[in-house]
Amino acid sequence: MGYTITPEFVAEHNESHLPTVKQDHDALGERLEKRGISIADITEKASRFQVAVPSWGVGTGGTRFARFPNVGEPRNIFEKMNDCGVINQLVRCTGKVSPHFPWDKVEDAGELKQHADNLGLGFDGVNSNTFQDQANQEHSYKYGSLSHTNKATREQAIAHNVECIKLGQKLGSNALTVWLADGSNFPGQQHFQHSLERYLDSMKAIYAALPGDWTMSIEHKMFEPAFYSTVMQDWGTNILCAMELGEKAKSLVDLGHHAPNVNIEMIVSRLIQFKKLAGFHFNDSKYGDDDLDSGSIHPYQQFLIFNELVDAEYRKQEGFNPSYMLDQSHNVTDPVESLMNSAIEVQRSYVQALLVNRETLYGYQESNDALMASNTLKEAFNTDVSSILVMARTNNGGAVAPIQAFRDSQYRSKVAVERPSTGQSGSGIV
Ligand code: PSV
Ligand code: MN
Repeated sequence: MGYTITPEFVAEHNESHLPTVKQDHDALGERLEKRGISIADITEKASRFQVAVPSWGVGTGGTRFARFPNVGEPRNIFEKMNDCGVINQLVRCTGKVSPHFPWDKVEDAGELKQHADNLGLGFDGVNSNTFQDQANQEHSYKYGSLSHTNKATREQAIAHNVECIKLGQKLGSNALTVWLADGSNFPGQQHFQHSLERYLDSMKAIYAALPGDWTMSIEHKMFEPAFYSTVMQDWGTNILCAMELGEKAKSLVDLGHHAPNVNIEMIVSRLIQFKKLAGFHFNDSKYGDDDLDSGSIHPYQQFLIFNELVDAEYRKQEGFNPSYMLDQSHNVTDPVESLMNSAIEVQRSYVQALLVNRETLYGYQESNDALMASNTLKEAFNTDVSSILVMARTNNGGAVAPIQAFRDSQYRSKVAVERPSTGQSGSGIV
């Protein structure tokens, strides 16, 4: 199974910290009580919070200029699962892994499922890949896949997505995420309407193969690899296609796939209202795409998104059941550390949003008190909820200080011995 961090190591690492953890939690509990908030309730909700990790996230990422591989990088899905097991062992809110095919394709899905079970992990949505050509692939995706002008290429891309569903079924997944790289680099290169028509026809064929209890998550992205236009460019096209396809098709929001300054929390609200929110790929960005760790640049935006999610939960909004996942590229950090840090930052936004006094906020909204409405959100956002996160984690058997525990375990240098470098970028992000 490879080197792993044991529960005994975590318990020992935690020991010296635990009295302070309790003190900090009690002190925050007293302050929250004055605001009419039960810290026990919030801590309990925090301990149930889950965000999945992408299998490709545990590999070092890169840019189109260079990739600087880490030592001890996972070389296959089994080793990726081991790294994901360590992440969850320490943070206890990342119990599911989202696989990407064909990168993670194995001969024996039962063996992989067993490996995940042994690590206490499950599988989140499966991802198809029609943005690269695989060895011996008959039709190239250079000019598109599901929306390609050539019928045979579209059929090949449809067949791959259907295969992903079948593999996902064997792993216990219940969602297919389709991110489409199709688009154009020149004005006039592609007929906007015809390419979307072809895409929809292909998606209808995939939808027909979807098991009854599955969701089809459609992911939009405004640019890259196509730099002039993309076929699935924004949430508008996304929700229209999801509506056209049917109830099981919903829109997935990857934070990095919008233009700078776009009001993402409002998009989230609209998708919730029309029962079309599939879930999230969390990450952050300064300029574009999913380059940076969740909450590292715009923590307030992440909080405002969770404010919408918690509001929907509070109002018991019908059909509201989004799935949460991280999707980010780790170019200069240890991916295990970045994923742990990001999972905690996403969980932090959720907990902060739980502190918003909803009735008070609705009151300010009704009376048009703009300043006090904003301050109500700020009060929650400005509360340091770290001790709630630590308590939720340790109650579930996780580490008080996950990054420090990971470093002290020397996991990376130990697995480096078991995983000699392949010199390839096999597990890097796209
Ligand atoms: C590319 O932008 C991307 O981040 C998409 O969001 C997918 O979800 C992911 O890569 C894996 O294909
Ligand atoms: Mn994504």
